Amino acid sequence: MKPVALLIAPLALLAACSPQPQAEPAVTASDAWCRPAAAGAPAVGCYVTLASAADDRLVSVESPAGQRVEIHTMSMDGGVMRMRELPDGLPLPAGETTALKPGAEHLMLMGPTGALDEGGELPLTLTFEKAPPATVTAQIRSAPHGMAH
Ligand SMILES: [Cu+2]
Repeated sequence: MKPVALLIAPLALLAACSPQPQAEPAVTASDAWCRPAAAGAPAVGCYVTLASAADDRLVSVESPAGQRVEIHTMSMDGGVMRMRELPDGLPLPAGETTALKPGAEHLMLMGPTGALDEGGELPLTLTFEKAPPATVTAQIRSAPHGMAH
């Protein structure tokens, strides 16, 4: 038995030292919702929770319910909350959950094609740098109490 044990020990050591395999790129999108809007509204905020297995990035979003969808962030600028587009998209760190929500990162559905009535829904197709694209159904509902855009 001695020669076998000698053979196994170095192999076990090798396995312990090799780096962890990279997680497969995969993003889970959940709890998507958009604010209601009257017909002719210029833009409306949409939100979604993203959980990524590997380091990834939300690079673009599309929806047939609007002319285009922008990825926005909000920051304080001279005491005023302002939003701006993230031209490189939104980073999604491995193993973390990123919640797009009112007052923080959000999606902006530009030029909705019609009224967005509370209780309705619309599709959002999310494109990632590595993970396959995902289409989610966003519920149209009002923001929870006390939450600003
Ligand atoms: Cu915005």
